[in-house]
Amino acid sequence: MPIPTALTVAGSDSGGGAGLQADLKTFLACRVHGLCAVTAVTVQNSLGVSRFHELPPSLVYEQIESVVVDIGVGAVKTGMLATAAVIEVVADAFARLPVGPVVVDPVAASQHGDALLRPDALEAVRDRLFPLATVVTPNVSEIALLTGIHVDDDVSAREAAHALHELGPQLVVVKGGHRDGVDAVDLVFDGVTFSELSAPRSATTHSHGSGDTFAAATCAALARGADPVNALGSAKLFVSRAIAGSFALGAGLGPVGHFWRIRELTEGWLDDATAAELSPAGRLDAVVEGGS
Ligand code: PXL
Repeated sequence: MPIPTALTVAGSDSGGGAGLQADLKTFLACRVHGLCAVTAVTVQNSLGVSRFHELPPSLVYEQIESVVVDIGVGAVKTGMLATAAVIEVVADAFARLPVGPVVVDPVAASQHGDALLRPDALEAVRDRLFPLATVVTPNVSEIALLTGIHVDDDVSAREAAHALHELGPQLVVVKGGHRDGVDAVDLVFDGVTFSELSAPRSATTHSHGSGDTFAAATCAALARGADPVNALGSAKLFVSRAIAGSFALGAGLGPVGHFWRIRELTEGWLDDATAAELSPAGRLDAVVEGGS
């Protein structure tokens, strides 16, 4: 059986914690081969994004086409798309090419509040991308931008889920990570039924890349053949473990960690001597436990 593949269409984070770097780490940890179409390059560190530059739309389209026609794509996710022109070609590519299930994470800003999407591109997200999506995973800030609804309780969360579902995706996730509460609860809506994904909230500020990791883990599970609801369940577990394994980096917000899953997957594979040879400065578990 060939290895499953997943494609991320996303921006680069020079700090390595979010964007396509988070996606590719997640794909690896979820045992799929990661492909990437770069949309934009951000200049950023743990303190924020100081600048970004988007790639020419034709270059984005051709990256997608190139990997689809040769390697094959089991599932795709979008992250930072930056401009309406990039969104247009991404939507064209998804409509014309066999990309499998589509996870749209409608990234609009970084956790510091730095814009990652030009304001005039919101319409393209709503009109071109959402109708093609299997799953959309907005947070409360993105929901406010897309629908005008400010989610702060269960009633407004359900109202937002309806409004987002009307834009065309099969499944909507109203992420609760930025709301209050002991647990981080996400609301899932398929147009008829509501369900919840819940995990204990970790007391850490180092959650850079958590949204990307959640959407990428969903995409990886879809690429491995899971149905969308099960894919979301496994992704919730994955991201909550990644947040629990986050760590400080630089002077600002540190990234979520993917080491725990690599350790779990590789445990018992190597004898102690080979493990020491491969990692002379210390075993992987020391890195994992050195976390937040
Ligand atoms: O986490 C959202 C995100 C996505 N893509 C890129 C980012 C960020 C957040 O900073 O930098 C490139």
